[in-house]
Amino acid sequence: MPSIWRPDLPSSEITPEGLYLRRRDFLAGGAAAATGLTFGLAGCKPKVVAPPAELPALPGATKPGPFGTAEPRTPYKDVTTYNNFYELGTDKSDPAANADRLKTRPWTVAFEGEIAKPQVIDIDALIARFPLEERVYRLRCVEAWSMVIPWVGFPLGPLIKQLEPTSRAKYVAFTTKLAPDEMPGQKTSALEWPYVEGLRMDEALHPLTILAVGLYGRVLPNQDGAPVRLVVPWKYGFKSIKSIVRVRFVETQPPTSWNRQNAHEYGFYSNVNPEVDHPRWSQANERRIGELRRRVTLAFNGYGNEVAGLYAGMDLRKNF
Ligand SMILES: Nc1nc2c(c(=O)[nH]1)N[C@H]1C(S)=C(S)[C@@H](COP(=O)(O)O)O[C@H]1N2
Ligand SMILES: [Mo]
Repeated sequence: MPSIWRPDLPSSEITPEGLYLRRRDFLAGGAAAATGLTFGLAGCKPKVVAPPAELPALPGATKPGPFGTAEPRTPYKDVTTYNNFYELGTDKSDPAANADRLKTRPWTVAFEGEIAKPQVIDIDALIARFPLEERVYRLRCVEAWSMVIPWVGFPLGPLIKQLEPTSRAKYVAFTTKLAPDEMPGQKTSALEWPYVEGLRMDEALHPLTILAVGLYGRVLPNQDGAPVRLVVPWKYGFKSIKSIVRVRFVETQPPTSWNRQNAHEYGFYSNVNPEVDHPRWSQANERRIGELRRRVTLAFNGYGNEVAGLYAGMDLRKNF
């Protein structure tokens, strides 16, 4: 993404990162683990970041959903302390440190644009509207690290159908909350605010695409995009926009934050593609957080059987 960060290179090439991992593993067994003490890469300055205190359970039962991977789940501590959420800071540990400042109630999501039934839905009504499912998905960041996260949420498709899109609804545009007093990153120019993302209509309707409202069986921590975030597992992580307040159905391809920031490096589609390197680093492999040996990156993040058909006939080198 921007010059602020760099990809996860093999640990043999970056001593601090190898050190970071070993030290973290060591600490996991010691008293320091209780405070979630970790060492950021920048200058190896120690940073204290605690995983969130146990969050409330979600209302109602959660059934296992489809498409789950049997790969080991990334520990809750990592899922909640190693984040990208630029509104809450650009270091991986910043979102956890600043999470409490984001207010997630009251919260509404506005559905508007090319739909017969525009409406503003209160977040708790939205959470109660569909049966909640657990979806254990890989999330692969464009920075070449990945996690396996047991999301709790519901597919976006059935919600879109209730809104009755018109024939002009070709894309879906998502917007994150704008509240600089709650999110210090929005007082900086790290990105243009609010954060925006978009999907083509068939991508939004795909059964893999979910709105997540929790993880590990509990309410979504703020740093992971509470109270509701998108999860599109075959695309680079930045497409999975957090803390959504507006979903607009539109006729033309909407702007997206990272493409705006650097169109040369981040396209609209951003499907995980090991064959198309980022201009500044390879996308052929990745570091699974918590593991030392790098993994080979799979086309469409391993969801090719499900989604490759959406792009039949498209040149995915051009449409990256
Ligand atoms: N609003 C918003 N959404 C965002 C981001 C962000 O900075 N702001 N970062 C994206 C990126 S780059 C990634 S990799 C994922 C990370 O999700 P996680 O922190 O829950 O693992 O969130 C995505 N959604
Ligand atoms: Mo990312």
